[in-house]
Amino acid sequence: MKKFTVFSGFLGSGKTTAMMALTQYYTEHFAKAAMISNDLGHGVNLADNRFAQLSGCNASEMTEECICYQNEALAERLNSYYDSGCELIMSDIPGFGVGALEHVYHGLTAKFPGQFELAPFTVMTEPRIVELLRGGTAGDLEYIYDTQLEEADLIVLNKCDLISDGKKAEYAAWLSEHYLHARIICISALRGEGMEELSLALKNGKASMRRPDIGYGGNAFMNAMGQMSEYYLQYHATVCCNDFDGTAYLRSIAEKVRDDARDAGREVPHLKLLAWEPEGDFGKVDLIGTDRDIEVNHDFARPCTQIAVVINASAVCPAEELDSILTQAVKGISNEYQLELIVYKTECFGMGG
Ligand SMILES: Nc1nc2c(ncn2[C@@H]2O[C@H](COP(=O)(O)OP(=O)(O)OP(=O)(O)O)[C@@H](O)[C@H]2O)c(=O)[nH]1
Ligand SMILES: [Mg+2]
Repeated sequence: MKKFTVFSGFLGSGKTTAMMALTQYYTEHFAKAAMISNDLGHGVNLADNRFAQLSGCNASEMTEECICYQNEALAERLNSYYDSGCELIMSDIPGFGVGALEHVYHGLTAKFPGQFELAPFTVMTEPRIVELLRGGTAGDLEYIYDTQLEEADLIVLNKCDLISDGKKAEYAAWLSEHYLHARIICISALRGEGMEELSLALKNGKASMRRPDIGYGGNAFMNAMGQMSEYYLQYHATVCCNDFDGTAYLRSIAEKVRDDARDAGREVPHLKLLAWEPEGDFGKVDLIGTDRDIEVNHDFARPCTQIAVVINASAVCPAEELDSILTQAVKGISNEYQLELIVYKTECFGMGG
């Protein structure tokens, strides 16, 4: 079997966490699986991909642009995974992206007819997004939240560990009433719950290949995309003292970004901070909104002396302002920790063009 599925869904909804859990679960229970992280930064080292690899997942990345516009490179990557014995491959798309149903599923089918078995087009969502959509309070980003779900054959309501069973049933019912073509599955990717149902839905299910009109490139699309900016930073840090706590350092940067963005009236749907040392010990910290607590997703086991750091952010903020908030936070906190930095790559751009 040569199954492929796209995982769409908004920033921070849990695509990477779910792909990591599913890659491992599927490999243990069904057949070898692999995951691809896709984002827009130029060059290598997405935080998502490094995190998945450091966690032991069969993972790789595709960068530069959405896989929507890389049908040939994607087909080549899929074939090399199938040649190595994989039977299920999943790739995400950038978290504010829409249109992958047309660009990836229909694109691959038109260019490589019969080569790939497309599993249901999968869209991750979470309780907070359902609440915003239900309440009509999603603002300018409503187009993205709603359109992503419109494209779904399979909607995965993630983070069910955060809500009661009653709420879970209520949200699932709301989703199935509003997105009539989609099947709904409830999971907690973080706890690994729901992986069997999700595995079977992808293994046995088929893409509908629907072509919903999503107004791609229209006013609502341009307005939503025009608000978003992306930030990518990679550096190496040398530590002065032998009690350096890498996780506390990442957390301090995340707190400063959160506070500065909130004071400026900006929103940061996802900031990822990952650091690792030469022997493979690592720390991972996430911020998924300026009204949220910082989430530590992996803790350094020991103090370290040399670290590589990757920071990726997606924000509802003009690019120059996001660049300045992030640059100041990294500089200021690194000074406090007396780190010496060698910066390899820094990039910040708005999605409005
Ligand atoms: N409570 C809870 N948190 C979760 C769950 N799944 C993911 N998270 C957390 O949500 C945050 C974002 O998860 P990711 O998997 O990185 O989200 P993503 O959709 O890949 O985000 P982008 O790459 O920015 O599009 C992380 O801090 C995760 O630990 C879950 O099932 N329950
Ligand atoms: Mg991700």
